[in-house]
Amino acid sequence: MHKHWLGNIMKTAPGARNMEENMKLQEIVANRCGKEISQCTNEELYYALLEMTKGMAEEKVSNQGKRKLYYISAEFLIGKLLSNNLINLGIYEDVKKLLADNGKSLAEIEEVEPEPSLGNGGLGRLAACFLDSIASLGLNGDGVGLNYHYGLFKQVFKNNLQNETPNPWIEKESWLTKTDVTYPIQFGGFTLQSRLYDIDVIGYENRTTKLHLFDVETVDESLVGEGIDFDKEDIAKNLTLFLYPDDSDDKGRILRVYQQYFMVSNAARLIIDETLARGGDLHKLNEYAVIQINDTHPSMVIPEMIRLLMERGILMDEAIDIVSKTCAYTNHTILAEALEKWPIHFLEKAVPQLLPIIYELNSRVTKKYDDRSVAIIDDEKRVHMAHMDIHYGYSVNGVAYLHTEILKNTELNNFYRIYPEKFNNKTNGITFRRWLLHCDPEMTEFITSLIGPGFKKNAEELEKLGAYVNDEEVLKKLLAVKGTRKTELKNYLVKTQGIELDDNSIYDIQIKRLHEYKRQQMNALYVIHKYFEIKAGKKPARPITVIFGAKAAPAYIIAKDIIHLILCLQELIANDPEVAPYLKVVMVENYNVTLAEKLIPAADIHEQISLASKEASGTSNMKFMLNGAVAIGTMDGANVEMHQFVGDDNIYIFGESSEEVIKHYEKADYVSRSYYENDANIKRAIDFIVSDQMKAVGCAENLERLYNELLNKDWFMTLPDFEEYVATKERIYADYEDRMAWAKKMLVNISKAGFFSSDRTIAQYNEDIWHL
Ligand code: 6GP
Repeated sequence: MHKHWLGNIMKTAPGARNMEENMKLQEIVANRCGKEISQCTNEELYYALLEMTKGMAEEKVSNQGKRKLYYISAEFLIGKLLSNNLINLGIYEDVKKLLADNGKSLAEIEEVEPEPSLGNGGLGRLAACFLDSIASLGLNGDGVGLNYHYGLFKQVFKNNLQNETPNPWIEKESWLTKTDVTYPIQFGGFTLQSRLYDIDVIGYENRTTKLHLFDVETVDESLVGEGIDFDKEDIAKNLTLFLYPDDSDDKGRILRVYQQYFMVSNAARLIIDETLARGGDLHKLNEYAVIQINDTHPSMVIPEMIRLLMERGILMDEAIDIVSKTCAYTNHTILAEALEKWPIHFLEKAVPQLLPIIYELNSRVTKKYDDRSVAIIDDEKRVHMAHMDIHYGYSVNGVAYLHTEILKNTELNNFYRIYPEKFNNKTNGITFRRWLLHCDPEMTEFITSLIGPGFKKNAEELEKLGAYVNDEEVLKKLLAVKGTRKTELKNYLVKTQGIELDDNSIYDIQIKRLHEYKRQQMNALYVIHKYFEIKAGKKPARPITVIFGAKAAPAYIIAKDIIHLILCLQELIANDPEVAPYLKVVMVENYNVTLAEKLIPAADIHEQISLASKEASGTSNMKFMLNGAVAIGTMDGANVEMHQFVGDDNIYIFGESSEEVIKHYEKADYVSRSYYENDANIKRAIDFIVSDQMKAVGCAENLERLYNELLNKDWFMTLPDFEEYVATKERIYADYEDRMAWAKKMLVNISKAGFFSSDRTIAQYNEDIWHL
């Protein structure tokens, strides 16, 4: 039996070197469990596979080259690794079959794996897709971040409210490999010893790269008490407990500074050590290293690297020059609250050694430019991290065409006028390995049967599917595969969350961080609208299931109120026999990568309804598109490019343009109350939030707060787009009923998704910025 496993893998593993020596699976299973595969538990098999896969990854050659990329990011939302690693090693099918032959299911074994909770949303998932593509393209680059023990947080619903608990994911045996790399990291008044843990990132039929996660040896998980509360001042014990600790008070905000400095000081030391170990010359650091600063969390790498170079005898002028040629910055948002500005006194307390450098960087800028808006330190003594990145980095990029245009022409226009040559666009992408090959093997096989396997390495080949746009057999099969995924989702949700779906209904899905600009509240208002329509006898042709998945930042009150609204609607509608057969609302608990992998292939319709100009790119839109779901969306972020590829017939666009929205902000002319007063549908929906029926299932305080927010503020302009949103929803649901025409839309979406492969994005980063 054991021989069989080994033999099978050896036969098909591409580029198989000395597999016998590498995998030793016979011994692994025998040593660990002392029995046959068929006798092992799923847990035993998971750890055996983990050991085998880790061993195979370690045996692979790392990408190499003179110049190396360091992608520094506060988040790496990598998701479960087992299946993806098996796919990228080229042994997925064989392992799956062997397990099946022994009465075991790889899918069930996968359930044993905890999902690493190292990210929050798009920015972190993008970083994970990028590592996959860097490894797969054979580029010399690693990721650098932090090893948060409790991750973001685990979302638990209670009384229709979001509660937060720790999300532990590190087990005795895991994908982490402890290294002997450690650095003394100095803070104001004390020093902490760091420790590096690595995760191997396996490229698709290629070499590997590494995700370097720094940790601190003194971290103490027992510090966490009720929920996710902990002593925010005990830095030695709390530094790597949570990603994005609550920043609603100064203690939490300073803790973020400690975390960020810890991340970049470790990164900078690693970069210097690796450069020297390769025989590099620190005077020419930019020939050996490029640092991609993923949004502003790693921005302190600039003054820290300057400081470390000076410690090694390089003069200030030269150190600044070297670092400026080494660092490049990616902007992921134009939301003011995310463009970090740290009060000087935070930095004085946490990292006093950086201040002389930051003052110097600022004074060089203010000497050169009169415009106060481009200063690094503003009149309120706050350090603008993005400003430092732009002045002292050589590249600034946005993450979708429209986003970059808005950066250049509006948000960062003052900088664009100084440094037009630094600005460039890199439209985001996703790895097709995880978001098609892994999450829908059946669809992958079907596509392969039509156009061959080439698209797995060259995503643009999906275009070839266009030839089948009028092939009824193909279209029928497409619908059948989607139907199977819908049933699988139904089975999964009933098993894991006790949620019952009707797989003959339309699955209309919105999954993303909870934020007012993403306008989950507009979707919820539509649900209320539909509820009234059904009550009035206007029944939909087919039942509709509106599915949400979202975590709200623990201190973001209105976002949590929106979750409350959705959960209350879920309960209220489920208990209304007049409406329940036609309309269902579902909010999945603790939305994460694992759930996304089940939800996306099962989606008929996906919601990309952010207020135009606010969503930098969006990446779930790309994943849905690749999985044959049709978007309803605004002209925002990457939707604009998706629309260009698929045309008006295959995406449902509505809402005000980004230009119109930007004008509203400039003129401050938006008054939500006037929409409420002049539109009976809007009034009816908003009033329902504070109705007795809602208060019977929810908390009056939360519902009233949200009602008042929508009526008196509505900063992200839900109401102006509402009527057009409703009309567009009706149109998309009606069009769904022409099944063949719908299948065509699905096919066109899949065939045009090739551009959105992160392999393309990374190739562009390399060509324009990294030059590896
Ligand atoms: C997100 C953007 O909101 C999203 O539109 C984009 O697709 C994603 O980044 C990847 O570029 N931004 C964040 O998650 C974030 O935290 C500071 O920005």
